[in-house]
Parts: sequence; structure tokens; C-alpha cells
Amino acid sequence: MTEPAERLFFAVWPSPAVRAALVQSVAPLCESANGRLIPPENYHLTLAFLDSVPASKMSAVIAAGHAVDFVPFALTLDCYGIFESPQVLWYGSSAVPDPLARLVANLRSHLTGVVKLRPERRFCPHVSVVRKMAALPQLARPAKLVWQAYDFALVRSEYGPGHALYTVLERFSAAPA
Ligand code: 2AM
Repeated sequence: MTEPAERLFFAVWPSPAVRAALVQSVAPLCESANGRLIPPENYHLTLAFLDSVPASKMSAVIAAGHAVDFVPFALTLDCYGIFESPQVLWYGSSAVPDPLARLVANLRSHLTGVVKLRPERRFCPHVSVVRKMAALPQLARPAKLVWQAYDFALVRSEYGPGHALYTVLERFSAAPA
């Protein structure tokens, strides 16, 4: 019998205040988009995509998240961009702060041997906003948005009606001082 599995990823999940600021910042992008808008409740910053994870590995995945030495960080979102092959339009950052780069590397290292990760690509911090959009619209550079991240999350992805349904399963924050 096939073992039950869930599609999982680690992400920085916005607080309601950050989500509201994201909605404002991506409004020009959404207005000029002729693709499929991603609903604002799904906005997030992916750290590691795990794909399908068997139920028996869930506790090890959660333990890997807790083993990460998380350091809160500020991320400045300041640019729009496009991933050509999946045709994703995104709002993101032109620089990767050191604590974020360390978080991604640390997470990948703790997940090694637990799940099979896709090969590492250059990490590009971004929030996907529109799918099925081939070209970046002509837009002024967005205003800067500073996202203070106090934790990160393990998230389940399911197929919903017309768009993905995400559920935060566990949050991971800095160890108390
Ligand atoms: P992104 O939108 O931040 O790029 C949940 O499915 C999230 O995992 C997606 O929103 C996407 O993040 C990322 N993801 C999905 N499929 C992926 C893949 N094949 N490789 C890497 N990341 C993927």
C-alpha cells in the first residue's frame, strides 16, 4: 500500500501587517497582470521546497526545522521580477541578507538525509504574485518594503479550487536568550 504523503515547504510566512503591506506593494503588479493572480492569503517567501513527504518522515522534518539556529532578520523587498520557465511574476529583494542566506543553508543542511531536496539554485528571495505571465510589465521600481521576520514555518500545500491551499503546520523561532 502507498504510504500517505503531504506536499510540504518551508517558508517565511507574513504576519497580517506584513501581508497588508505586501498587498499594497504588489497592487501595481496585479493591476497590469494578465495572468492568474495568486490570492494574497497565499503570499509567502519560500525557503525550501520539499515536495511530497511521506507521513513517516514528518517528525524528522519538524525536528530539522527546530534544529535550525534561527536569527530574526529584516528583508528589504525592492524589485519585481519574472521566472521565465514557470511564468511566475514576483515581488522580491535584490539582495540576500546574511541571516537569510544562513537560514536557507542551515535548513538544507538539517534536511539532508531526511528528504531529497532539489539541487540548490541561486537563492532569490521573492513572493510569487502572478502565475501564467510571460513578461514583466513596464513598471516603475516599487517602493521599498522592509519585512521583519521573527520566525519561519513548515507549510502544507494542497490543491484547492483554482489555486493552492496552504496550511501552516509548525512555526520555528529563535531560541530564548
Ligand atoms: P514560490 O511561489 O515562492 O516560488 C509551494 O508549492 C511553494 O513551493 C510554491 O509557492 C513555490 O514557491 C515553491 N515550489 C513549488 N514547486 C517548486 C519546485 N518545483 N521547485 C522549487 N520550488 C517550488
